[in-house]
Amino acid sequence: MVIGAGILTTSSALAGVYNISVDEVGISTGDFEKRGIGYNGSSPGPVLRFKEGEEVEINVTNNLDEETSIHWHGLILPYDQDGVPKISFPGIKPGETFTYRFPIQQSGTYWFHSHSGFQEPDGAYGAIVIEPKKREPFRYDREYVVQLTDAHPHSGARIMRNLKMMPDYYNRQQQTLMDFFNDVSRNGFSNTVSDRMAWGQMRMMPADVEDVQGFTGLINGKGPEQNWTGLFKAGERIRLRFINSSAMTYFDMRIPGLKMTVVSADGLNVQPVTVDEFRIGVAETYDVIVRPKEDKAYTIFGASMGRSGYVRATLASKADMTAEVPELEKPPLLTMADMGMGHEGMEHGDMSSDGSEPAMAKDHQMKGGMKHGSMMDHSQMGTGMKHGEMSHEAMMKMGGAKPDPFYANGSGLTPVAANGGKFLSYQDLKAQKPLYPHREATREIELRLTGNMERYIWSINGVKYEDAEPIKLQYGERVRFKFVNETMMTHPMHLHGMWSILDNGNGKWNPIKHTISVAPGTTVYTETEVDAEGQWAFHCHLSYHADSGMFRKIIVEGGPDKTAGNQTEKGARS
Ligand SMILES: [Cu+2]
Repeated sequence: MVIGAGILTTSSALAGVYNISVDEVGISTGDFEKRGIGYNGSSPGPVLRFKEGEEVEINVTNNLDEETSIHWHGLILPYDQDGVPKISFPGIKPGETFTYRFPIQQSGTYWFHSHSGFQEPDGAYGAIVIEPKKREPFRYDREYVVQLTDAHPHSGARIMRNLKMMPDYYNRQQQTLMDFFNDVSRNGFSNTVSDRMAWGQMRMMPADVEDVQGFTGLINGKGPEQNWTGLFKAGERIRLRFINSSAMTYFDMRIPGLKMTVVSADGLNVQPVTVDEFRIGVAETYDVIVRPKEDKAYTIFGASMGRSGYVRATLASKADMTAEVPELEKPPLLTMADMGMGHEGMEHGDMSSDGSEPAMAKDHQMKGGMKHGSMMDHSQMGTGMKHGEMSHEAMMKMGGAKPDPFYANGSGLTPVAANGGKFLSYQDLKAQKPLYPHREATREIELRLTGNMERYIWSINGVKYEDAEPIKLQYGERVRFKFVNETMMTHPMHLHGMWSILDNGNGKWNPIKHTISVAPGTTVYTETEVDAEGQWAFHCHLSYHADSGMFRKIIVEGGPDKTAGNQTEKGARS
């Protein structure tokens, strides 16, 4: 039975009851058809529209023959409503209905998805739009949700089995023997061999930008050929709520012919910044405002970060109008800098002000006769690109931009706008309004993002989830997390239940997010006001990384009702 989501009854003006069924559904991308999992009979599920201040009651009925769950991504709520089996609640058994109840304490763009098995990559996701109590600090005439996904012909479980058997199973961009001979003729035999040996020792390949290729990019459930279209009238301001619900894929989003003004990130308003292109990590959301002045069509285009696929949709003043779809650019190749081998990369990637050397430089153990010194030799750096021919600095000067500290200096992944214009950086994000008083962190917790590509194990501090102790936080403290990415992949780290304040050098205006993307060879700091009691999940949001171990349980000890010490400090409650 399928019941549409919506307010069925209201016990007071501020209580909404919503019904969601979890169903097996058909998914058609234009490239292939498959069975998947959806909500209320479709994937994506409904757009849930809440109001800030509302008390919601959401009845979730499991029509599958396996357990399910819904996690409300980015929502601040009591931990037993967060929807992570074995951490927050027992899960929802087949045939069972579970009722979530929580107050809506925020506004903006969020999403929801299953936290059970591979149901989310199989289609179990939907969007959440929360209307604010007060007026927005920006104006718009019309809005659309733009939900991105990477639909794959294989089921999530099958993809995981294949990756475990052969980690490069879905990597079609691996370098071939022909590339080797091309590199030999360009860079000489010994340089090429030592470069290849370095990559081999690291158990990585220079084209490992994307673990899982061969997907079809969807926007609001429609493939590039199916072309989801949003209509507008010339001169209108359109708010586009971008949500990346992909299992594994980052997208570089642009709308050729239109500037985009970014007004919010991960649901929270930011000081507006106008860009030509932005990268959206897995699980992130960005709201942008565009203002097409002409009656015509514009393509919403997002090339995957590894350029193995794309999403495409259209904004048009009339139905069936289309605009040119850009070609995919050449896939980027990782450089030694993305493995933390470029010394500039280490300095720039480390945002710390204490001048200490980032952990990666200290911890990195070189094996097999590879000397650190030879790895730092620029003549041997890079894959096919000689340092002298086009340095990173020179490229940046050409683009008129400064190096981005959120990428290792010389990184093959540093994004550049297709039209040569402005590409959004994490540095540009400034909170519209600080949520917390700016204060010193009480302590720092180092989290090294680690992995073994050969066995497809992803971990934190070298330990995978099943072998790891939970991270314990104290209610009322402010914790500084230090993420050191020792892998060659970008990891979108997602903390449930509490905000992550990204230290991007903007002090009290540092932006507040729920998902923080950490690029290879970089160190990124976030701070969290520990203001939510209970047990929470903390993990990489790439589905197959989370499942293979890049995941932690966080236990917040104490709380406003429990700890006498906190009560005296924060004022006793009666
Ligand atoms: Cu990851």
